[in-house]
Amino acid sequence: PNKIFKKSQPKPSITLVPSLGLDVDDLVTDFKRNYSHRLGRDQNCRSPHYAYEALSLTVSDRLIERWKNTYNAYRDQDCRRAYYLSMEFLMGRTLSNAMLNLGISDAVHKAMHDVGLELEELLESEPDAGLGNGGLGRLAACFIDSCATLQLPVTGYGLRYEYGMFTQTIANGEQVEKPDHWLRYGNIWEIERSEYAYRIKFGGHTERHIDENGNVRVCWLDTHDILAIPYDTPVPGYQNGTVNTLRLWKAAATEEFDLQEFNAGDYAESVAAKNTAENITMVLYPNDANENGKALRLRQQYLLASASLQDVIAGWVRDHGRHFAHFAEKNCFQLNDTHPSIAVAELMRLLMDIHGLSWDAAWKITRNTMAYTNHTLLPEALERWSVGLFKQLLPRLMEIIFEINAHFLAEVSTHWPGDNERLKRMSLIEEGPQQYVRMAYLAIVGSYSVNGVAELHSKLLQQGLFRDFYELWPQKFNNKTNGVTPRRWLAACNPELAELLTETIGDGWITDLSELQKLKPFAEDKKFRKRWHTVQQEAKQRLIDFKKQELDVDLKVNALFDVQVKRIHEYKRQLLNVLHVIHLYDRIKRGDIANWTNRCVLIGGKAAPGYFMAKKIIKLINNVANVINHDPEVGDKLKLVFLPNYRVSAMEKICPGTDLSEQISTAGKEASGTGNMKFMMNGALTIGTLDGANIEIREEVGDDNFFLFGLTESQVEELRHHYDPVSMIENDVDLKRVLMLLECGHFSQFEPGIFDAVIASLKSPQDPWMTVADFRSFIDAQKQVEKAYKDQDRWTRMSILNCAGSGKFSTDRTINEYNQEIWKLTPVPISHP
Ligand code: HBZ
Repeated sequence: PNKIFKKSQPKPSITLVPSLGLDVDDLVTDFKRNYSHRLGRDQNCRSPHYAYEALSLTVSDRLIERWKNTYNAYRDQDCRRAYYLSMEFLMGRTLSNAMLNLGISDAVHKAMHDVGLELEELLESEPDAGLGNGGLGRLAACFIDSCATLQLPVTGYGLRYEYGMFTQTIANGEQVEKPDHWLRYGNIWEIERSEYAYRIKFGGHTERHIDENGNVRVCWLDTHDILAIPYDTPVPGYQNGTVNTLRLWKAAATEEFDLQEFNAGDYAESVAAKNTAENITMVLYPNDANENGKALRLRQQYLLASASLQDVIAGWVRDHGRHFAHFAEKNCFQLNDTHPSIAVAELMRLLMDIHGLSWDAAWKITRNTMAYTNHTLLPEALERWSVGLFKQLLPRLMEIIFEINAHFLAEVSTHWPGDNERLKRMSLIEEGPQQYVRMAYLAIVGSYSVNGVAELHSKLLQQGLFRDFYELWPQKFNNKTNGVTPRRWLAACNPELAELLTETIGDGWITDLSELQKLKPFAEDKKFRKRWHTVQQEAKQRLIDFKKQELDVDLKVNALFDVQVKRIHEYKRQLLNVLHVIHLYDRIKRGDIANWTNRCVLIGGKAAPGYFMAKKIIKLINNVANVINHDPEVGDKLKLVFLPNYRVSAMEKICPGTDLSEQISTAGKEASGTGNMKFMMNGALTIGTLDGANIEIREEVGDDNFFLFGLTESQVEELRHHYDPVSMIENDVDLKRVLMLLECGHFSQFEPGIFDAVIASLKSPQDPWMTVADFRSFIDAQKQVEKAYKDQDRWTRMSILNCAGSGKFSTDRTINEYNQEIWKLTPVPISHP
């Protein structure tokens, strides 16, 4: 609460300065002032970083007034609001996106030219905000962009990790992780708001007291508290005056914490002990598909849930007093996977223990306020927390979860009397030598909506993983197919293609991507195809130039650029890609090169630091690349490159320069995929299995414009019973030769046996990813790719149709569906200059 401006006094007359101008001269003046006065630099400063900072300050100043207008409009209109709770927001860079959304990209370009600076160089000096692992975190970033563009009152809540996703370097072909201290030079985009800090409790025990009204009140006592301090980042909509908020929490020590330790007389140690509090938001866990079980991770999750809920409730009490009857009508929380799902129990605690509501009243509110999105079917990724750890760290929350479970199991028994097997299956507590809390079940029971992220994925949730719950509450379940924001992933990252699109069909596509349909007739226009092809080739050349410094390989634009960039995981089957590359190499070596299509295979992605097989796959890619790229007989026919340190800003350069997008996961395993959408939007063709959103991509673009291969999800499940990879290898001469090359050590000359585990997994009847089963079908589909690429005119036509068919995969469409079916918010127009 604001202590300077007392409520009783008239409001101080600190009015806003007049709107800051958006034209070139205004930008130049402010840039120079920021550079010389705020940052204290002059023309002798060699680092582009300070010019980047001065420009960012100049742009960010122009967001502030809109930001305040948006904040005030939401408060004054007392509108229903949504909150996106996510442990990850993989934002990437901010500056160029802010310029685009403010509509000042051209003016800034000109302004920097006028002061003699290269804008590209400044933009490159911004570090990525890598506060996420992959798809789930990037989806959150695309979502808040679309919410602001659709003028929806949505706030993102997350954690301000001091260290984001590690930086990947490659040494001797192996991944080496380096900490990513992205805040080292400060972050001009954030504003600290210490006035909205909250206390977060850990440890201690609970006691019951009778209050003045004779009701039992639970007190959680003797806790070790920390503070959650918010840092706000503006989230501008596309040229519409809306600037929403991303609020990230940082953990800090409380004041008593300082005092207690100080009184104990050990000054230095007391200051050092602050670390234990501040450690909580020190680092992002770099696991993208594995539950973790570490106490620190549970602390992170609780910090996010508790601080965010306390923040929303504080705003509610400020505007409505302590009356919660209408709370659920005005607020909803979207849980990005189970990571923040402890919010279900925390909202119960805050409503009952702090605000005195009864169990029933609190439960009714909670169940009408929470909504849960699932992002994976992989059993190893489903979060479970040991009951022992939970009790120790969050004793009050554990009690509440037990009570939720008791009420829930009573409901199940009424529905299926005497079905004890079902009770056991559905319980929030997994029994066994150790008890565990099943976080996904807590999220389902506490939510009014449960969704998957692509049609197939949502269907499999209902028929498989969450079947019992679907039978109990079918109306809760729904699908929301993912998307990506066309601002960052087309307008900003591929300005040349964007310009061609706008010239051809107008600029409506930027906020209504279905307008890309209008491109379809142009696929038949020879002149248009020629221009499209030129734009694509130029993008490939830029990708080559960009990579030239760090890679020692010579890539040629006329080759087919075949790209797979994503986290390294067995289910995504980078191995299948490598088997194909080895097969092509083998064909070259045996002279089977009639009608050859030159190809550059680019693979990039990070492996979780503790994921042995994923790291071996990286090593294999690099070893195979080393052999192929140095073989003069291979030459330009085939190149294999591992792209180190794949991240958001790298994808912005990669996707415009890609011909072929590899989406080759084992059917049924990739919940949706979103890289597939970025590639398609930029005119790449897809080679893919019937998995995740690939199915919907193929539906949109048509069978003829998609390279399909592989077993279906049901065929995969059927084959599991009698999978025999060894005889499949025996019966396929090409595959047999590929395995022979691997086994004889052709790619591990001085490192005998290093790929034994990889080879064994391919040959195992238990291989869950069934790489060998899809080999032949993949090779055949790749032959179709070559045939299509040979006919450049045909390829270009297909490329245009892929872009034209990508309209569905805008997060604007996804968010409209979330809003119409789950959030039910009314857009709030914001007046702007
Ligand atoms: O979420 C991904 C899915 O694998 C992908 O198919 C989907 O398109 C995307 C968006 O819905 N899942 C993740 O990215 N998951 C994680 O990054 C993750 C992070 C921390 C965890 C577990 C998973 O503890």
